[in-house]
Amino acid sequence: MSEQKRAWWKEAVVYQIYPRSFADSNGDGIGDLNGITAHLDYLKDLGVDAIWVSPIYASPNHDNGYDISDYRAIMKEFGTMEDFDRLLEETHRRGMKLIMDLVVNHSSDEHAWFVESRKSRDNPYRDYYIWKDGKDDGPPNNWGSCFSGSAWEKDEATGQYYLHLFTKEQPDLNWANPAVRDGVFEMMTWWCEKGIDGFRMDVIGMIGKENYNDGPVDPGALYGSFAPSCMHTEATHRYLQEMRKRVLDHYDLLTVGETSGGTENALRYASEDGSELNMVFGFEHNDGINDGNELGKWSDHGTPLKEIRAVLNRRQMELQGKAWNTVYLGNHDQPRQVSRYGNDSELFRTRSAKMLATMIHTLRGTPYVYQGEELGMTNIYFTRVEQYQDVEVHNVWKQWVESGRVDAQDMLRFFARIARDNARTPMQWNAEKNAGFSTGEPWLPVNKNYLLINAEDQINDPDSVWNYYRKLIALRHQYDIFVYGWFEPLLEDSDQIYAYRRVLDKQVLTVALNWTDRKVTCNLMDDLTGEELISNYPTHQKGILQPYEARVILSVTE
Ligand code: TEU
Ligand code: CA
Repeated sequence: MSEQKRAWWKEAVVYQIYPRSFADSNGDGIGDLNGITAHLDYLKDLGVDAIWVSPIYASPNHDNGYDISDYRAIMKEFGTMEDFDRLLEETHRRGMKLIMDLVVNHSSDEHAWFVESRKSRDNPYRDYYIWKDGKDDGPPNNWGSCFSGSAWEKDEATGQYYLHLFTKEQPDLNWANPAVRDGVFEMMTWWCEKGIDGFRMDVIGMIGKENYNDGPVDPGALYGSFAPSCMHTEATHRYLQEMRKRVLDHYDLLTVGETSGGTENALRYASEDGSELNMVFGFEHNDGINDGNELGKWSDHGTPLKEIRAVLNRRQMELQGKAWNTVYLGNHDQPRQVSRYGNDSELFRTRSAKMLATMIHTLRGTPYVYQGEELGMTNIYFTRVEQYQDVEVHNVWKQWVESGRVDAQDMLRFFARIARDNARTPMQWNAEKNAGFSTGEPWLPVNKNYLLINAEDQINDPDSVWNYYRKLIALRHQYDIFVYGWFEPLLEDSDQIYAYRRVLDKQVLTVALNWTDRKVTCNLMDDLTGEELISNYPTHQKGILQPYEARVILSVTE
């Protein structure tokens, strides 16, 4: 223990709020800041230490706030700056921290910088964005955007193209321009001076563009990849080191980068030497090792435990002692974790949700809980494309289905399994109208299962998923070993069980998780002496793990 540096952001459990879907205080069907403030006691009771709010800045909402038109103003649907100040104050008053989303790879095309930039080639803000001449009557290179189509948009005013790695309403900022860095760093400092406690940095691994060469084209793909030129470049590391010195080092912040990439990238971004960020989110376990097809993530394939575990274990082993880690399964970009990795049938939903929760709180790294996950909320399983609001879905539909390349029913099946709106349906607070989310018409329908799955019932039920999360979070606060224990993999050949050990001084924490809906032979836990800290079954069977059984035993060695 002595050689490990303690930090509040290592010990914290972070709860992610997607404000649009959390709680609506004024009946317009859209969640808002006052809705969050009204539910802070709920979060305090759950025990979380920090709240990360997805973007709440002024935005035309082409990508639900990930397209920001003013970094120092609050989205009008969400409230006012006074509402924000109160949210911050009330969060702090309860001893919790507030983490802001920082979206600075791109802005909205309605941001004042871009409005100026597109006016003329010699506008003082021209170089705030990335403008290039076309090539052979087409875009400057073959890059595709993350949200379908070319990553370049021709702007009639000047005849040049601008780069947008996401939608065309999200032009990429030009970080090579020192004025852009000054502007972003000043804005960050302004929020830090207000007293916020950290930043979750959106696609921060893409800010440094190394060159503008054509990218490799995967078989069947329509566009080339920008990754070799834009992902994890040396320039990005330089910009982050500069950000660290000019802004982050002046405050006691939690900084988490959304970087994707493998362990080699995480080791640099989140190195314990403190030169860049505290920690980063990896994508590999969620991206699905088997999902490699021309449609990217859109497929029928789940990833077998063996492959998810291999990815998670490699990250655990390679990062410990060198870079701090994050642990999560769900967020606003992923489907509901219980539907994806557990089992959302009535028989197994609660057990499997608890099993996954056990994993998230016992691996080494800061756990991130996405709103509703603590209730075992499930996918909504829309059946028609019109039911979706997400720009990603509609762009994919245009590119692959309307063009006749992919069958509509197939794509709808992929959407139901993996689309982002599955996790964006309103929070299920109680059994009243609209699950207590809003008195008006919710912007996205409430999942019909809210009578069965809602916070009010679960708070009152000692066996609920909610109370299980509460207990796990309390255990993390009580025992250092959950935070600082060394990780050792166990049973690495099993197709059904995820097991590992955490070790700290004389303590050993052994964790066994059955990832299947069947009984599985396993004697790992049988002969352990020690205290069972938590399990999702009241009784155990010798030599067996029951369906989705999770067990955590703390032993002391002499
Ligand atoms: O996401 C970045 C990202 O690359 C993915 O999570 C992406 O949304 C997903 O793979 C789509 O299939 C971040 C935000 O979390 C996301 O909500 C935004 O849409 C995106 O950046 C653009 O800001
Ligand atoms: Ca509202």
